[in-house]
Amino acid sequence: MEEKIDWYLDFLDLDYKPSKTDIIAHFYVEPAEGISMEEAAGRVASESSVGTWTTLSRLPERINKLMAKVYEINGNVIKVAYPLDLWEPGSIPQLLSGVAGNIFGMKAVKNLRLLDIELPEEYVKDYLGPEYGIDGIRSIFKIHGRPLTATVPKPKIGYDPDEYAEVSYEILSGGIDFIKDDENLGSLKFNKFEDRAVKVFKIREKVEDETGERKGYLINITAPVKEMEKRAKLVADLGGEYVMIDIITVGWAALQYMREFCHDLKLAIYAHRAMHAAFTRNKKHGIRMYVVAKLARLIGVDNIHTGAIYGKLEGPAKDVLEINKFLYSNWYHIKKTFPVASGGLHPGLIPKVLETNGSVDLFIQVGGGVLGHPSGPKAGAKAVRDSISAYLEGISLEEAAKKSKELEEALKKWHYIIPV
Ligand code: CAP
Ligand code: MG
Repeated sequence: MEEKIDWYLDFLDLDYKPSKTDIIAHFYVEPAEGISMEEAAGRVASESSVGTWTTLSRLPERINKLMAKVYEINGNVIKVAYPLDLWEPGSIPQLLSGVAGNIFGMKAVKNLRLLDIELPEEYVKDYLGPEYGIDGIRSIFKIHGRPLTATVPKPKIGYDPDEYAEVSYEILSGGIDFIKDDENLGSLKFNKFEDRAVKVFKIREKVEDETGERKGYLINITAPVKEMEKRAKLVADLGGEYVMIDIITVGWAALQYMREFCHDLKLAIYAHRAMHAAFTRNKKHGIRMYVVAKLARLIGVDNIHTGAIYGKLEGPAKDVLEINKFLYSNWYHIKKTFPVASGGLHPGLIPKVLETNGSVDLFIQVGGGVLGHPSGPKAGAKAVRDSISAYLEGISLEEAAKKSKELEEALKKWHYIIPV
């Protein structure tokens, strides 16, 4: 008899009942030509846990207890159970190097997509989760019963700190709660981080004094890690409550590090997801945004962009709603994360977004839709707030526009268009 070359099928056990401490991954699998579903599934479980392409002449005894098992195949969707001992406590990079590592490049799969990871309490317990969560953020900023609003001063790059602060003053005075930096606004020749920070925090104090409302600044500290530390410290020294981090471009290890660092400084984290679509967009291959949001909440971001539903960027309503539902759900000791609806929004679309979302526990970010208002940013900010109020009072935007010149002008420019 010929010697067996590989042991992929040993990673299949369709009778297996997952234990309470297993980590379970759901994958969409399209086998390559000539490969059966069982063979492809076995390879996914093998390569993501303890296996290699061939049988081994020496195996430690504990290997049987460490092997992942495909325990369900349902059409193209499989479920794989991983024993807890495969995983280092509290390390997202190690988790992803397994369940989202080499397997995406295997020749035996034409397409492979990580749809979900179920994490047992025993694994979740080693993560902090968000510092404040939805309730904590609401009580810090004393905003209840309505969505929170943010505006990115557009153009995304171009202002110097004085101009940026000037525009921020108008936006905040017009009724927007937060100024938010854009994802690619770092520390630039004509707009240094430190300068901008000092000036915008001064402006927020001024507006708070004038309006009696709490205001915030979601300042982008994204940079190499040492620089992020410096920037976070400065934000804390200036009395800030939040830092914004581009969580995908800085990487998971950097995010985990900054989460601990921000915990010491009592800072909340606002997660921007720039670059996620490079691996979340293809419906057959890559990683679902749902998984990204789950891991980000686990590490501990207080906010994360999940899609505007009726905005300029790709993201089906069904997917956005599923993610938001998870962010609102109870999850052991982990606090709830605010979803952020952003990208191409303007006053004409806000009621639709809120109605579809079904919850006002949402940050609504409107950049171009405020800065593009014909009468300027302050009017743009007011139009956003008037649109939200109309929704909350149950009146149509046309009706509300009769009492709001700002809303009327916004509707005249943008109507109800969904930008492409
Ligand atoms: C929105 C935004 C955000 C996107 C990111 C932008 O600005 O600031 O980066 O929303 O996408 O630059 O496009 P506008 P997502 O309000 O002017 O569109 O939220 O899907 O991650
Ligand atoms: Mg942006």
